[in-house]
Amino acid sequence: MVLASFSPLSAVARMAARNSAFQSKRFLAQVSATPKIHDQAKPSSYKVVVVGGGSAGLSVASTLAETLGNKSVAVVEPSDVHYYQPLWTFVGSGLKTFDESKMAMSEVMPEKAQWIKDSVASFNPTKNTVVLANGESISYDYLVVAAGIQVNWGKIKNLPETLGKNGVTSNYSAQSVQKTDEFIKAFKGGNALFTMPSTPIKCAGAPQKIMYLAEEQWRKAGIRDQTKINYFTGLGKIFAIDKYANELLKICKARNLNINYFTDLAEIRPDSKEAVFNVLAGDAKGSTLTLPYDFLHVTPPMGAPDFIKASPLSNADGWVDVNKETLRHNKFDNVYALGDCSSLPTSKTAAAITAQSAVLKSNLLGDILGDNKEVAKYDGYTSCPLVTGSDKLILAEFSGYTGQPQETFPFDQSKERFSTYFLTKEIIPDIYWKSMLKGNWDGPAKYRKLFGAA
Ligand code: FAD
Ligand code: UQ1
Repeated sequence: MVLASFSPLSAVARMAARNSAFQSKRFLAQVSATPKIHDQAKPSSYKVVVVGGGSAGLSVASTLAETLGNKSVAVVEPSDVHYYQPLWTFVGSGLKTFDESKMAMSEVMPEKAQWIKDSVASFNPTKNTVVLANGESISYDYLVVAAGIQVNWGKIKNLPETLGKNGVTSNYSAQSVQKTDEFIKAFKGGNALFTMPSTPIKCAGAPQKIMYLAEEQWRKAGIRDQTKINYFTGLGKIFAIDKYANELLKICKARNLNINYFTDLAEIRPDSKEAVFNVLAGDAKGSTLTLPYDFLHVTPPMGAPDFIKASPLSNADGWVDVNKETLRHNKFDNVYALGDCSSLPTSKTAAAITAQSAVLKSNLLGDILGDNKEVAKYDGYTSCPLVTGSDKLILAEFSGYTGQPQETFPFDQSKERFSTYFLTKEIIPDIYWKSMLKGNWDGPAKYRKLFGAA
């Protein structure tokens, strides 16, 4: 009823629902018309091999398998479970259950794709092959790399052994996210610390979203007066885009959340319950800062996956080296990449993948089918729904290439709103499962145009 009173949002909801209903009918028709081939004997050569069955891999593989037909597309993916990680902010604050964030990989794997349940160990792009962890070699005409970002838990001293115990948690793993809400609710006041590393990470807003949600819970529990909240970021800004950073700083001030810049978590001392930070800038640069904690939410450093870093596909920083507009590899013409493992210089989110996947599919299918009228170009679109409470959100949408906002709706999205909170919590997950993973959601660009934005 809230949506009905707000037409731009309800337009998105209605169109997405129609799309989902249409797609699920189409999907059911396909299921009955075509046999499941996931478990059949595997060929060792494919038209397209997709590495990774996460948000990026599946949104591309669905369309490719549908267009190219049975046995043309293989997805190499070791995990039994697919996670909708954007829900983990809500899971960590008790607003959604963990089970709502997961689905069996067999359920989301495209019907006509061959699932190779293993990891890629190495790439041989001059021979058009990938080698699996089991030693098998798979050959391809085209390769799509979508293996995500690597979370480097071990780079924080004592983090692996302290995570999930005594108030130390993180929304960045499937295991520890299930501890966050328990620790928030068990907290009785004292020092609460939230960290953000200086490395690139997935969803750069997530480290602070959980702080807003925890602070709200502690306020409602009547323990806010006995609680000091500190946010430590390895960067020099709270958010990359000023329009949203300015609003976030106002919220932090009003809610007495202390922001500390250029401080990177280096070590946890579980016995004394202390966190040690490296100071990266200013007069104290090179020194360390040690603080006691009663609650500690860690966002660990992240980086390119090691097996990509060690391959001929990587750039100097280890990411798959692709053209930022076409998503085609800069050296190997039959290789593409998208999502968190790619070199695309924008903020790493599932929302960004909605726009990237449309571009990649258009260009790759143009190569394969030879019918490319025009090269599709990615403009750096990304989005970060910055949840600031259990009923409000700032919906940051921008291009990482221009640094300019690219908002979908005809209102100022930098203001906290219930409508965008509802969209993010209740509608976008449905769009993800029912449309994006089936290759049918290219992001909100067309709605942006519909609502009159440039
Ligand atoms: P992933 O979805 O991580 O998938 C990578 C896949 O590759 C995995 O299935 C993995 O098993 C597989 N893989 C890894 N290594 C290999 C290998 N060697 N061989 C084969 N397969 C391999 N995004 C948003 O848009 N909005 C949000 O609000 C948001 N909030 C977030 C909050 C949190 C707490 C987290 C953790 C993430 C959030 N994100 C959000 C980010 C979003 O989840 C990621 O950007 C997105 O999932 C990236 O998709 P991907 O396919 O590149 O990587
Ligand atoms: C989006 O399309 C998307 O992918 C399904 C997300 O991933 C979780 C998002 O967070 C956002 C914000 C979008 C953008 C969608 C709209 C309707 C603005």
